[in-house]
Amino acid sequence: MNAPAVGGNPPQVVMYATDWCPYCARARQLLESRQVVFQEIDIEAAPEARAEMQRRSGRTSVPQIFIGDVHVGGCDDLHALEARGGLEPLLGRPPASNRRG
Ligand SMILES: N[C@@H](CCC(=O)N[C@@H](CS)C(=O)NCC(=O)O)C(=O)O
Repeated sequence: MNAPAVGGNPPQVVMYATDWCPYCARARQLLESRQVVFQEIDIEAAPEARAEMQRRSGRTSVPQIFIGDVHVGGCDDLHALEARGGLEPLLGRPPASNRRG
């Protein structure tokens, strides 16, 4: 998994989700708490979106989160990535422990 260079353009973040799924809500909450700008695709609103999510991720469950070309996975995967300090570098940001302020 290649992290983008720190300080470059932030990668596009996409989350396939539904509006009722509690795991989607938890993932959304984490991204929002880190001020991550992301595109949310409701797989129930767009007929082709579910198939696109399954093709890209190989999974059927929501949420499925992508940062650039990297498939992060679902809610648990996102939280695990964050817990081991991998989220910020993947977003092209300095690791959280190096952040000032
Ligand atoms: N461990 C997964 C659980 C996700 C999950 O169970 N999502 C449910 C909706 S709340 C789902 O999509 N179930 C249908 C399926 O697994 O195909 C995660 O952290 O994202």
